Amino acid sequence: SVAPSVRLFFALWPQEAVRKQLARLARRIADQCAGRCVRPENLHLTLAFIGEVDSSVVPILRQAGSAIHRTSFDLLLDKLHCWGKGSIIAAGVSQPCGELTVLVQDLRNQLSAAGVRYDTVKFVPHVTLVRNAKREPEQKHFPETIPPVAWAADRWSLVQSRPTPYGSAYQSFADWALAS
Ligand code: 2AM
Repeated sequence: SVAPSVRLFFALWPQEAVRKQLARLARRIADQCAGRCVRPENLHLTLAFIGEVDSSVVPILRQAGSAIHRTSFDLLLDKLHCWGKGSIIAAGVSQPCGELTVLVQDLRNQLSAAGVRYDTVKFVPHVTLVRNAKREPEQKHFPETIPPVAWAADRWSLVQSRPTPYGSAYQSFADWALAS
């Protein structure tokens, strides 16, 4: 028999008001760029991508997450990234966020110490909004009619990604609060 494997990542999960703003922006950009919007319930900011692992790794990941103690912080999503010849459009930050960088570094350190592999690509904070865009957005900053998204980040999660006929479905395995 084959050991059950799971596809996992750590992410900041937006609260409802932020999710609504991001969903509205995704819809706007998808219309403008003839792309496919990420479903509102799937909008998130990846902190570390683990990928496919044996389910026996899950407790190790929970432990790594629980060892991190950081406080909440404000994130301002105020720019757009266009990747892959414009086919992926993501919301990003024009100003580096020190607290977010430190959270990601803590997480990477914990994962390394636990012997867990993760994607070591340079961390570029982003929320993917649209895939398969046929053209780039008119502006690289947010459309003037939509204000930057102010996200008071107060929790993060270990998330499982499962393929469905309608695209990926995400389910949280563990959640951690960022202390206020
Ligand atoms: P993306 O939004 O830029 O595609 C689940 O796949 C999440 O993990 C997505 O947010 C995805 O980022 C992110 N991710 C980071 N590195 C990844 C990788 N190497 N392969 C797939 N997803 C990755």
